[in-house]
Amino acid sequence: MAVRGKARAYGNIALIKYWGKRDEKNILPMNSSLSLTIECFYTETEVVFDDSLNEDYFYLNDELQDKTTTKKISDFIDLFRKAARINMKATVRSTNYVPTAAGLASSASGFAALAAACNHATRLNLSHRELSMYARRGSGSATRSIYGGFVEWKKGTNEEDSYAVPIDDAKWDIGMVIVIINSKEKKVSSREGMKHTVLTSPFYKAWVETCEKDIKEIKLAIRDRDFERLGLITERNGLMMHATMLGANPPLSYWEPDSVLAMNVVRELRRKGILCYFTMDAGPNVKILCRLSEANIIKNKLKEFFDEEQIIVTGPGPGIVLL
Ligand code: FM0
Repeated sequence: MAVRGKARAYGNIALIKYWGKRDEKNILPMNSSLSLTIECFYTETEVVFDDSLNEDYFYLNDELQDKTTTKKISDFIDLFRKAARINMKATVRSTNYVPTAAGLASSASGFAALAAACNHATRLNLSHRELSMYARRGSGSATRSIYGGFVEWKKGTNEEDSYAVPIDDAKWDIGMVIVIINSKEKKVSSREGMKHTVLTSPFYKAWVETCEKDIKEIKLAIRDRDFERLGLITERNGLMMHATMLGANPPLSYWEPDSVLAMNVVRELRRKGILCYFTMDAGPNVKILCRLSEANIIKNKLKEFFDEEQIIVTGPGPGIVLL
């Protein structure tokens, strides 16, 4: 016998960042975070539990993955096998839909889609809240990809109350322009980078304290639809995360010269009255929060410095979709 489930989940970009765990195993964060789900990037995942299989198989973009990668997926599916009391092995087929070939892969949409597909297949009927806690066990940022629009991941007090909540659908002229900057250097994963920062950066305590304030303030800005305040908090919080990494020992930086160029373009646009604000994650790409109605003005300015294929415009994305 076999049971099947399939789901789609969208990527998200944190405006208040998650950068550090207080519990590595259960993926409990040091601070609450807040993101915008984006529609330009999503993952579709199908899972088929089949009692004729002797092991799990994981295909990513039609390619069968090696043992190490498949083990991570197997460990994650085990959470569902345990809850649903089944021991069938599974075939997982996952496809990332990205606007350009250059990067932007995401564990957030990946584990959110896998969690939703497993829930569907096992008929566990988990609520979105429970689903976000399952997704969290795959990757912290995946917690937030269960919902659309602005989403908060509450740090919680234990593994049962650290989940995501939807804050606002962001359908009030909110958009993002993403500048894809290719890096030749081998990158440090978020998982390793944040661990290293927690362990060695003397700025870490100040970072966590600032995030507590920023989360409160950004939620007020969203409530009041105060875009300028929303943007200023976003830009400052992102820079502070990177400052915390620069304080690590040895220091950690994901910036490239072109990242700084893109940031300066944003500052220049702001001087000309276009409200736009940048943020960066564990890589050189620059994400610009803007009015969706002004995204093309920003894109045109960026085209003076970057190739058109490097610039992606997106609106807010929805929550998980069953397929
Ligand atoms: O998304 O170790 O979720 O809040 O993207 O798998 O839990 O890949 F800027 C970095 C995401 C980190 C900020 O880390 O780590 C954010 C970041 P995991 P993730």
